[in-house]
Amino acid sequence: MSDDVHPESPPRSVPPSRPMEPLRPTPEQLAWQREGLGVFFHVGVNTFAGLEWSDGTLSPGIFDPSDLDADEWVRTAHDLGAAYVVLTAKHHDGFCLWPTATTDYSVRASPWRQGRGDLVAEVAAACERWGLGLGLYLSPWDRHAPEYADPARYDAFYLEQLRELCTGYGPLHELWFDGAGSAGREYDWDAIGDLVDELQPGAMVFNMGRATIRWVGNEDGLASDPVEYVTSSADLNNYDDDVIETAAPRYLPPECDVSLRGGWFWQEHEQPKSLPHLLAIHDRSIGLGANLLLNIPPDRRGRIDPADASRVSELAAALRARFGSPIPARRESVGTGEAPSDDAPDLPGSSSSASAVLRLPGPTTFDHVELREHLEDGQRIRRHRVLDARGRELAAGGTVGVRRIHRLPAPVFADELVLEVQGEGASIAAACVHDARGTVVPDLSGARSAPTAAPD
Ligand code: FUL
Repeated sequence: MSDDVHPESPPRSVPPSRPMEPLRPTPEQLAWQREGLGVFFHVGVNTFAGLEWSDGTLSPGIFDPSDLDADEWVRTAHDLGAAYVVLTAKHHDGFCLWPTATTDYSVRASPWRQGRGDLVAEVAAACERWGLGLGLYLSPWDRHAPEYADPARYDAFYLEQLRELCTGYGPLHELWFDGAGSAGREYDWDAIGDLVDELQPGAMVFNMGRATIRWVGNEDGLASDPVEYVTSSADLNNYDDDVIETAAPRYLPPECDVSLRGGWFWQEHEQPKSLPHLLAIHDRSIGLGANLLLNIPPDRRGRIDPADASRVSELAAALRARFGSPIPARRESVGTGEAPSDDAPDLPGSSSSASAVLRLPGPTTFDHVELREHLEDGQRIRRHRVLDARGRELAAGGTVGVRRIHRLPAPVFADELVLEVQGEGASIAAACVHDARGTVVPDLSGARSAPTAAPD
């Protein structure tokens, strides 16, 4: 779709998908990657109609949460360990959760708080109280606005909505530009990018336009090794095959979005995913160096469904039990040399490998190894292995990135590890081990994938 130019273009002779000199993250990108976890809140007229998508004709009168408590939502995210939230300020139906001047189709026309409510403001205030970043989803596809039929008018309308969101609610952490319904449609991404650069330069921009982060390509919350931070393409949405191509490779780390439940909006008949499923999602997203954006949809009261609240507490407890007491593994010695020819990394222009002995504080039993790559100079590790002192392989994989977690097949008792990394300039910033014995085992078997057919 869009063909945006990124300021950090590599030299022309470099093949697009594998620049020899890796692109570097901005400090904001790296900080966002280190945060790892965000929580999504899908709420709007759909919540009250039992729908995933609506066509812009639902009455704003149905938006009437009886007991809305944004503080509870954000506290739930905080207690799970999230660093930011993303709220659907406007979903595809066009209904706005803030009292915008751009359309009557908003909370102002609803009975909620006698039409004087501003849900974006309430979530923003809760984020400030809990110290979380505020992200906002502003669907480019708008099924209500009459302006949508006229691209130039709609671009102006959309920019005005974005300006309201960028000026009314303090610093934004992330702007979510969802691609559903937008296959084949061009928006004024230059103007949108300029506006974000001017008003919210620190915000991460999701997937479209002058993006700084990208969609992982499915709604199951799952990344796969290798997790590439430098790419020139990203999938547009879950329902079309369209791909967003960039003119040059860009540093675009992925975000894995997934709902705690079957759908994105709260539906009476749905239940939260099982704890083993959620732990497997954690390991396949955060554990592979991607971010995870977990949707916890508020119900018709405007509260977190009790079943969801207790599953999220179980998840928080299980993550604490697995990863809450890391044991540092400190580097003892490093050797750098040419990779053996039969084991050469699959990297044009790179022939280097490095190994290090990682010393534990003493003889330790552990069943997880966690690695962090030095990313300030770009993503460089292409392959890695973790060995015991006798050279037995404990874990192996491709990329490491901001965080790579290996769950070992069996507990290991040792006081040192050997780490091998391959990739030009590859280097590990930190490592630790965890003893998660006795905790719930992640399990994806039987997990159903998110639908790829557009909702009715
Ligand atoms: C999709 C949308 O169509 C869904 O309703 C949801 O908002 C999801 C996060 O993105 O593209």
